[in-house]
Amino acid sequence: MKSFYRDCIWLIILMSLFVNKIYCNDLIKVDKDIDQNEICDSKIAVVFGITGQDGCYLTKLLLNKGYKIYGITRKATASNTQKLFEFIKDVDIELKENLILLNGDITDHSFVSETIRKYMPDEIYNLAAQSSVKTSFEEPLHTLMVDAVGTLNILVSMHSVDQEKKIRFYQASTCEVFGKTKKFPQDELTPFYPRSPYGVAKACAYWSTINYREAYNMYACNGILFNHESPFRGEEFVTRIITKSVSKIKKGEAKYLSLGNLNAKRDWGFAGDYVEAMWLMLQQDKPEDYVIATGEVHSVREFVELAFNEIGIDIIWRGHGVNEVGIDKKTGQKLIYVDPKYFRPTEVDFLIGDPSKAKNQLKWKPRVSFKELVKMMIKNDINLLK
Ligand code: NAP
Ligand code: F7E
Repeated sequence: MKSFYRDCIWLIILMSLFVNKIYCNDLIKVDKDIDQNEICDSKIAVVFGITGQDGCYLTKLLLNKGYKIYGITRKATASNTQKLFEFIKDVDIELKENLILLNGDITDHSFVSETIRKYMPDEIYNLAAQSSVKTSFEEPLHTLMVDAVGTLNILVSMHSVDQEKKIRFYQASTCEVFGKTKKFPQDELTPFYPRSPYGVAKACAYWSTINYREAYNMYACNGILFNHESPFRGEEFVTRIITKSVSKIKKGEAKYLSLGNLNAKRDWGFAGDYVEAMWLMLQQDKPEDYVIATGEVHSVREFVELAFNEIGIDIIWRGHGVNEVGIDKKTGQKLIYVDPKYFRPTEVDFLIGDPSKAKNQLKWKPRVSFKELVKMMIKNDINLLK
């Protein structure tokens, strides 16, 4: 009887050792996988605003560099993420597995700090924003909450979670902070004169980023980006409004296009070029702020003319102010009207950037010309109508 009990005890010990071995092996395997993937092979990035235009281009760039990405969107639904997944479809399947989407809002402090604490990224890119200047006049409080307080949420969280100050932070600042400045072209030292709730909120986020860098020695940078466009540009912005409408006119699905201020001038570049500058800013020895621009300026009117040229139409202009119309030189058909409902309470008339610092220090330069950009956007919008 005694030996029976002894055998049972031995059996239990052996069984528990066996189970423990399997369990431990599993754990070791998982741990090892995590080590290999996350620590040895790749850097980790958290990208707020991953479903937007810049989010798409930055995601592709980082995946191809082997990053593991935690991308934040308020709505990880098929309709909202379709653009992103379509864009990265040619990325190597193994690299694509490094993309994980999380549902969250940048104004939710506990979500932001928990995300940073949990994933401890090497880099954070804050692209999330209510980014329409026009909408910011209609929703100033919401714009301030998302664009300014949202940014502060990240900075406060980084400060409390990352004691060793390892995380590098990119803030999507904008030329809209220059607004009505009298200095041309604008560089990193140009004083701010924002002209919209959007510009004011982004100026707050810009200074918060610098304040946290100086107060707590954090690696935090502002990219002061001038307008950049692409086939993924939101449909509320003037370039996309033009390329979509011109494509519809070409296909016989629209007869004319209505716009606001035709004389506004912008320094328009290509989004694919600009996300490279974002990444470069976080690879430097020390954190600094950079203007990213082409150094070339064009009016809304010129954009319209080039877009119509792409479908073989020459535009001539007749009349003034709200009565001005754009006419097909050959047929006399009226194709462009001015509608004052698109005017802004305070307008930014002219912006042109000086990207010398980025060229010298980051060795960055824009590759796509204005003409190529218009062509690329028209081609895409025509294809979407097929
Ligand atoms: P975008 O297409 O409007 O994308 C911004 C993204 O932010 C949206 O897709 C949205 O994604 C997300 N977002 C909005 N509210 C949010 C919230 N409360 N919490 C979390 N996410 C939120 O903008 P973009 O053109 O890619 O520009 C990227 C950034 O650069 C923005 O901060 C913009 O202000 C700035 N910027 C843009 C330009 C330009 O010319 N494009 C120039 C200078 C600076 P979900 O709907 O999926 O949440
Ligand atoms: O306007 C004029 C309008 O809305 C450009 C955002 O990405 O870039 C963007 O802001 C200009 C303005 O861009 C229409 O009055 C004429 O002068 O395309 P937009 P934006 O306001 O420059 C900056 C850098 C950002 O940071 C912003 O996030 O075009 N314009 N007619 C029109 N604009 C619109 N939207 N619609 C029109 O019908």
